[in-house]
Amino acid sequence: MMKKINFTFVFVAAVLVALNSRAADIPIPDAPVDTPLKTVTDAAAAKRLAWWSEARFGMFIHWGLYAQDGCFYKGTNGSSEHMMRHLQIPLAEYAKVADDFNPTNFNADEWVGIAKNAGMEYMVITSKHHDGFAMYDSQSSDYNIVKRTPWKRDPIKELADACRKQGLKFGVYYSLGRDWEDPDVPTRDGYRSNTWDYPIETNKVFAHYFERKVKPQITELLTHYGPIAVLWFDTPEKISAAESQELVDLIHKLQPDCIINSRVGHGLGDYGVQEQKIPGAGDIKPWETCMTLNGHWGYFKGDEKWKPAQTVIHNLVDIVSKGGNYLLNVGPTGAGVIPQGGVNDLEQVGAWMKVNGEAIYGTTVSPLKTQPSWGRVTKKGGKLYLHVFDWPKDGSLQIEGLKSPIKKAYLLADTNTKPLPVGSGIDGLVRWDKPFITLPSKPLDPIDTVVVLEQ
Ligand code: H79
Repeated sequence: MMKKINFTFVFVAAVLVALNSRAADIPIPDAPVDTPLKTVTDAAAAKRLAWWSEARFGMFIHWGLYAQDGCFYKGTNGSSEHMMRHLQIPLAEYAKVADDFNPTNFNADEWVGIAKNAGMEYMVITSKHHDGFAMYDSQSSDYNIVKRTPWKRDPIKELADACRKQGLKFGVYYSLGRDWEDPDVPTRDGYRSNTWDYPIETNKVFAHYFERKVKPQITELLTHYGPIAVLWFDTPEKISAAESQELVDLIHKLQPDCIINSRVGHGLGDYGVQEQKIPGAGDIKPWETCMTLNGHWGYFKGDEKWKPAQTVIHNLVDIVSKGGNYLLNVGPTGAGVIPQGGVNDLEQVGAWMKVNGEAIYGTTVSPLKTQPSWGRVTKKGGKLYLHVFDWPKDGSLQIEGLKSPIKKAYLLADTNTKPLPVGSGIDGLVRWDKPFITLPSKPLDPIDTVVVLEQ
């Protein structure tokens, strides 16, 4: 609540306001990213990232043999997509899961439609996870979905085509430093490679695996499926700096527009990764949070703990207000279906995005900090988008850190209403001028109602 104005404080405040008259000058502290990047200032990287920075919201898909029985193996709980290692299943046994992998309900257009309807603008799917099994028609390794399953289809091809048709960018995940099929990936200090089939560590030469499997498979992915928008590497671990660089060069040679995440290793790549977490503050360096929609990446039987749509929307807004992208994961079943609980969630998120997408797409890191009393702020051009998660009971929305006058404010979802009344006052002792907006008594959307503020 505004307090009664004391003229001494008006004077102090006026001086402080004058000294800080530019609204958007607040420095944004760097948020931690899991690998510091070297290349983000590169002009070519900035050009590659242009669409991605606008898109803000993508679908991650973890799909592999582990999904066959929802991360269970012969009735035993395999914990996650790490099932093969968790249960130390011998390769020859694990490979037999493929004999029954027949996802006849798979429909690429449906998956892409679910993502598109949620307001997602890109998709990244596991082409090969830690188990080493290629989910596409690999020429360099027979350990793949086309050669080993009765289904014999190539979902990467079908999804790449469906994404092109429906206007989404298409990318692939590739597990780099873990591959439990290959005998040449060493294990050290929790690097979690295959020690049960291949116990003799001294026999393992990472460079052999890199030449025999990684480079050929990356080449295939970049030459057989049209434009690959993102190469999303995981677990760089044992790769050398020279090998990381070689991979980046190979990708740029084959597809100069392909974006690479920082898990290619050694500070290379175009953007940083946060896994299952959102940093506390914004970062102007490009970054992305990848997160599960329930508690697992791969389909896990019985996990119905879907994050409520409200959490997903608040996470998306929080991330975007801090300059990040949100790559939200679903794990389709062994039958080839995205679980219904996830679909329901994404439909609700999509409904919100249809009304409020303007306050997400193409926005940049907010010059204002998070607003602890009510929500988050995103920015595009001369507009600030105030995402009100907690509607103020007294109807007065106060904006912390704004140091220039508000010209106009209105509700994004309701263009017919008159502009909202705005004003400013002095609050307390050593105080800034605190602009405020008078809101209607009820939010348009209890999850997040967006107020547009023009400066
Ligand atoms: O692909 C997803 C994960 O499988 C992968 N990265 C994301 C994008 C990842 N690999 N390793 N880790 C994440 C971290 C390791 C987590 C573990 Fe566990 C904790 C492995 C063993 C204990 C979680 C719980 C996985 C298995 C049990």
